[in-house]
Amino acid sequence: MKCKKCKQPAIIALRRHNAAFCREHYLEYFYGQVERAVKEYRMFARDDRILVAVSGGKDSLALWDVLLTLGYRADGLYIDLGIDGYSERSKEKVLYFARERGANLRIASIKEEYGLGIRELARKARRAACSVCGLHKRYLFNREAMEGEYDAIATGHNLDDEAATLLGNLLNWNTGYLARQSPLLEATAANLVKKVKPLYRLTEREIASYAVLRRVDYIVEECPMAVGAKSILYKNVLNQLEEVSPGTKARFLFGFLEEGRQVFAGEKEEVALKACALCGQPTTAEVCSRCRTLRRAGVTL
Ligand code: Q46
Ligand code: ZN
Ligand code: ZN
Repeated sequence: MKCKKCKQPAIIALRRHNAAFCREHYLEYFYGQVERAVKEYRMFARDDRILVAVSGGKDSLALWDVLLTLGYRADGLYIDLGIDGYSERSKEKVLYFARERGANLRIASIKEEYGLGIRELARKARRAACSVCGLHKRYLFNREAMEGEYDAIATGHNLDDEAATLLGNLLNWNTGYLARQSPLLEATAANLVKKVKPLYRLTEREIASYAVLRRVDYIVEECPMAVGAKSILYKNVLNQLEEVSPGTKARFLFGFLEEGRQVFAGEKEEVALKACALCGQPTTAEVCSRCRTLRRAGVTL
């Protein structure tokens, strides 16, 4: 197996591109895909300040590493969910990365803010842990980005994540979500910061290879709450298709973004956003769903 670019021995084969690369040219390919994503969607400009949401996993730490390597002004944001054991171990990886690269890290802690970890909060509010977690992460990403005056929040969503979300949205005909699914979510209110996904063109396997090549030390275990998530099933199904027909995932997602998405454009509801009466963040209701869940859990706001 030889590198497509320089004909030296290759270290990785990318069947979906019918190509193999040596270390140097693999990294070049990887950076090229990120730059292409950033440019195509005008995610951010050279001197914008970016807040990278880091969980300690491979995708988010690889994203932070790429952005720093490419010379972007990228700080990290770690949200401590207060999940026994897992949170401590993932935080350690993030702290190590920030220390080693001399990068700025912000930390927000669910337990410190509300006196309860995400698991307990969800139990008390009688809601699924992941939906409560999603609400709080969204709230904290935005609050921290506003406070720190960042231009964009970047998350480590990759091609596999986005393709799985797309499959789920199609299977359930979530037309409103289909209209909105994009690597760029513009800020639709003055106190919202736009969200971007610069890794959406790269697969999980490609990102794992990048992390190994760049010696990014990440947490391998998944969040214990992820067990049984539908997204895992969707990813497995898509991987089976990919195995038989390399490039399926990319064709599915990129085809949707280029052609399919516009079909659902009419489903995009133009909702009037107002400030939540309790926390001030944009919402369609009087009180936002994050604050309502907190109230249900008995947390005084
Ligand atoms: S962190 Fe949170 Fe995920 Fe853990 S509790 Fe669920 S949503 S699985 S990305
Ligand atoms: Zn090469
Ligand atoms: Zn609120």
